[in-house]
Amino acid sequence: MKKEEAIKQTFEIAKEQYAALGVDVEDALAKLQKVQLSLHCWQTDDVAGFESAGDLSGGIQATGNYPGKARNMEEVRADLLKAMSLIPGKHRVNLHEIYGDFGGKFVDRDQVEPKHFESWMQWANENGLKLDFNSTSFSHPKSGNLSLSNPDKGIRDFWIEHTKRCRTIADAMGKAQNDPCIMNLWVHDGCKDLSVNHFMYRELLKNSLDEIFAEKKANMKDCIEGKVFGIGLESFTVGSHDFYTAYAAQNGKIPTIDTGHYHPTESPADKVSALLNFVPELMLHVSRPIRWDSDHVTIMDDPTMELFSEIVRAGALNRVHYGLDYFDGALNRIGAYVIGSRAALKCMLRALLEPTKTISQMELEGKGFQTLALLEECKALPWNAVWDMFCLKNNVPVGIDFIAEVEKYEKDVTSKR
Ligand code: RNT
Ligand code: ZN
Repeated sequence: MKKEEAIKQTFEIAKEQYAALGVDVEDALAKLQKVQLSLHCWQTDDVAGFESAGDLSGGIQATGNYPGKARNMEEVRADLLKAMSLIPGKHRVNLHEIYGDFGGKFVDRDQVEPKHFESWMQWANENGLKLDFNSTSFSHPKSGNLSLSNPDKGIRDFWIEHTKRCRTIADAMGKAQNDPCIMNLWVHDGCKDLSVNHFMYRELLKNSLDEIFAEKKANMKDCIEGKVFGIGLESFTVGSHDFYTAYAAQNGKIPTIDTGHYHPTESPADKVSALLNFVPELMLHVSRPIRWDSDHVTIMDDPTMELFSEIVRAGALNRVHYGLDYFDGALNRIGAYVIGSRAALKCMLRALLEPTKTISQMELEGKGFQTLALLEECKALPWNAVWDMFCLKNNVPVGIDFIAEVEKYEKDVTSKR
């Protein structure tokens, strides 16, 4: 039997099995088709960007030195397109400010303009892609430990200006693509050791945000991302989860849930239904923290499954932006890109294939045993047959076939860098 035939047959059997549980597989596939991941360009080069040869700062770290990372814009774009050719569906590209087209000149962060992203917009348009954006407060001589919350007005104003300009760029992108550009704001601000000025730093950050967001923009949306700590800033983070949650709720902004930004036993998934009662939308940074915010490649693990299940169960598919945020320099970067993206989509598919209505009814009727039993059985339902069909329909490699494709690209392209 031809491989394609086998995939179709297995799919039909799976479809029947799901139908018996009241799950409409075609409906799940149609919903999955609409899910757009926002692919983080920084996976191609370990968050280096095109601005300077300086080290990554701001309490984040990419470890590993696997050969072949993208060294310039052409390579970042080529790698992105290669990765996307192995990921089913139509996805977005998420840029950081340091990936601007600066034409070989140094353009400081408070000087950046939409023109530095013209070629990206053109490239996106040519490839039918939408762009998202991020301000970049790290890896700069003025980054220090404090940016938007720095008591030094000069430094604070520099970063306020940078972030305002980034909103202008995001707005230009949104306008050009006729679809809002989702702009994330994360600053590393914090203290390495004991500090008695917590309130002051947070007040400064709040005031900086108020200034940054003062101007309404029609073609972009603002997201704000908190975290627990960064390397070298272990004692205190100005932009904590509570800080941004309160700010987002009060100002109608979008909190970003980075799955690596919570205490190890805290559940990022549990934030979905809590936050969505108070904020309009959510942004995700799907990652995989190992003992800390290590940004390992996303896989189909329990926390990621729970996150996507919570979104589907809350009926919030259209209220979430699906960003990824991991960067592992220890293995083939295109391969890592594809593994993580496919894993996120697989989690989404499994969540969409859950017989939620049936289980919900059981739960409401107090049938504890039945609820647990069905949830447990769901894990082994033939979702992979549906996944294979999704890949087939989207003309991307099915199952393990993408491994050979990544190997070929490595042999022909990245190993020669
Ligand atoms: C850092 C944040 C932030 C960055 C990217 C590069 O802890 O997660 O989102 O990873 O902006
Ligand atoms: Zn993040």
